[in-house]
Amino acid sequence: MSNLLRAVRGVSTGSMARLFGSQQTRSPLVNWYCYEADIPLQMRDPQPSPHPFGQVPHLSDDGGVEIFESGAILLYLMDKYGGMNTPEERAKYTKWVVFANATLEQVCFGHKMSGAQIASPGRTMDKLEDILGKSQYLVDNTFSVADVAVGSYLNYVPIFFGAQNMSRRPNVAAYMKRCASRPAFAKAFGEGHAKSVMTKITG
Ligand SMILES: N[C@@H](CCC(=O)N[C@@H](CS)C(=O)NCC(=O)O)C(=O)O
Repeated sequence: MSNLLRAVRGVSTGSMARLFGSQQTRSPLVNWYCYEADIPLQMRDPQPSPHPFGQVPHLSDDGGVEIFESGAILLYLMDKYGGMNTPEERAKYTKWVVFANATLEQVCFGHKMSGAQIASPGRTMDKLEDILGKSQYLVDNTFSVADVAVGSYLNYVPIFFGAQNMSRRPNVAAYMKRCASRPAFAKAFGEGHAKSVMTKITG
């Protein structure tokens, strides 16, 4: 589905999502997807927020939808605006969003933010390196919500843990920079965040 058609769907349903969050948190990954897919979104301060556990991000949508967990928000927006018709089609993307939240998060942040392992030897990153050696983006070689989820987590690493020598993972390094060079990424996360990926990821 074209970005234009996505925008038309958003407007024609008259729906407007409200995102509770701020730039220093996980919420910009939702903004990134919305900018890429022309999904209409209004920002709200992080607090007070309807999030049941008092965190961000949280999304409230017309029609009474209240949704928390960044991955769940991405999948909701994909369902609403992404033009997917079948479970088989959705599965190509949902697996990557869940992977980012359930598996990659640990590799990027470690136990209790103890440190990133994206440059260290390890099965998950070795496989990602392999996959990204064959394809510029994760699904059908086309930028999608899968890259928003995976690229966001990877690109938090230089912000939280500083420079990373990715010489054993050149394909992942190139992917991180490819994601950070998208105008919608810098718009969502900030120019400084995008620049950090460009300068602190080497190899
Ligand atoms: N798994 C959750 C994590 C949410 C989370 O940890 N949010 C942080 C900001 S990135 C937060 O709200 N921290 C403040 C707090 O826990 O009170 C998600 O992906 O949405």
